[in-house]
Amino acid sequence: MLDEKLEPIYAEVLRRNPGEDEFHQAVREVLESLGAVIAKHPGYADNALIERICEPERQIIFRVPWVTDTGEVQINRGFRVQFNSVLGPYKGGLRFHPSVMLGTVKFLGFEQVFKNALTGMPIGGGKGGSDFDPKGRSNGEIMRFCQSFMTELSRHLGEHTDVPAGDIGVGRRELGYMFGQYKRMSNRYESGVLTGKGLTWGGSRVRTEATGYGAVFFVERALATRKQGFEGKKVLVSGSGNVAIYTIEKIHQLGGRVIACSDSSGYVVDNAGIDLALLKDIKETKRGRIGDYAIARGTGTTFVPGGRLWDVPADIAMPSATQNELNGQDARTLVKNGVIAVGEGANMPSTPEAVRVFQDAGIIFAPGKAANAGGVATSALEMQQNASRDSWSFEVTEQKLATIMKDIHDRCAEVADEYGSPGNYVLGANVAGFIRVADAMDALGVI
Ligand code: NDP
Ligand code: 2IT
Repeated sequence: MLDEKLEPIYAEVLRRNPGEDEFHQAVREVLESLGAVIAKHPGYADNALIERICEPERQIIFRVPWVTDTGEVQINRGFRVQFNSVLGPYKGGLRFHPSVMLGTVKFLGFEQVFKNALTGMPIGGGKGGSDFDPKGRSNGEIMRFCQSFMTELSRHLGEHTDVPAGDIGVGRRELGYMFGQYKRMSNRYESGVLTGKGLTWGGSRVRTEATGYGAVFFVERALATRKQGFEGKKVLVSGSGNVAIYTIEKIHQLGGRVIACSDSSGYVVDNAGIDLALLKDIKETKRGRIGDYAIARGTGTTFVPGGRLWDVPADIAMPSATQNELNGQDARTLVKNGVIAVGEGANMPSTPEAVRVFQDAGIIFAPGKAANAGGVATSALEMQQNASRDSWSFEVTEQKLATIMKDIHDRCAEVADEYGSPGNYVLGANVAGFIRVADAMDALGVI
């Protein structure tokens, strides 16, 4: 429920952003948590502070023309939403997926503001992307698209202004083409303008693994509050991209067993535990489909085309593919099958109804803006290394990530306690993130 002071703010967000359902959903979820804040500290409702937080500082939409291998001219749409820079340069990934529209980028940018605040690092929030579909495109086509995209985007970036990274459909390869084009256009080796870079051209160790590892660290700490751990647990991880793969890797290192993962074509069940070397070969090297995993792995593994992974009985679920991929019905199935914890590697993968089901069942629920913050936090570590022209070892960087995730967990838990809702990480994350942003905005005047 929304506090009556927050109702008109939400109504204005709906009026001003018609048709942007995902953005509405993300705003509503945060506003639902803020009722408790303004009840305790009414000053946060002054000076249109909350209204300003719901309005992006700048929204950029641009044409991206490019040429296919067969000489056809294509047009895509590019976006960058620079949401809030009160804590540092805009920071957040770029998504290339045919479903991307302004409302998608706005929802992701809004989430990013609070997530980045939770890391405690000097980064504001932003997000970008395109409705370009990379599936089935050659390397040459990907390169020409990335170069065209960056030709316009470069005007809006800079290590002190806006620092993108990857997201769905954007990894090392795409960031390489974009960094190359930025370098060519600016005539500057400005390492700090993008994160997620390759190790030989300014990247940080552990950035590839960071989101997945970080999500597992968060859930591990949450499980510890109930004297539990990953050891011996059966886990479902949706997706099979960057976040999913390194979530699986860390769970296996901690003695858990991931028995199912997916992509948009369906899911595989492998009761012996997902063979990660095989999955990486199919997904990272060959850019194949999840059905190829079942064929290569052979007997004992099943591929369910188009099915819902959440039907598979397990102890822990880590949705790591995309928004709203886990609905109320899925949540009820998971709870019925005895799930003890759900940790969001993706951004907003659980629908509001699913979140309610998990909370009502009293299981651990770790929301994306807290649980998946390890990716952007390690991006901030990459920016630190770039600024000092330094490069840290894997062990040192992973230890920093582990400490950051522990601190985010503990801060969310502490704030949830303080606001009378122990164990409610949704409330804890939204309130802790909000307070950091709001206090800084208050200090900087009406901006
Ligand atoms: P990838 O592109 O590497 O992988 C995405 C995975 O999700 C693929 O398996 C893809 O399947 C699946 N997927 C994507 N869209 C859909 C869809 N509409 N329906 C079903 N399946 C889908 O992306 P990432 O792993 O980087 O990102 C996954 C999630 O994690 C996203 O929500 C992203 O915002 C979030 N995230 C990412 C971070 C990062 O550092 N990369 C940091 C924090 C959050 P298919 O290949 O068939 O499309
Ligand atoms: O959603 C996210 O946090 C990301 N895609 C990573 C952002 C970043 O700047 O590293």
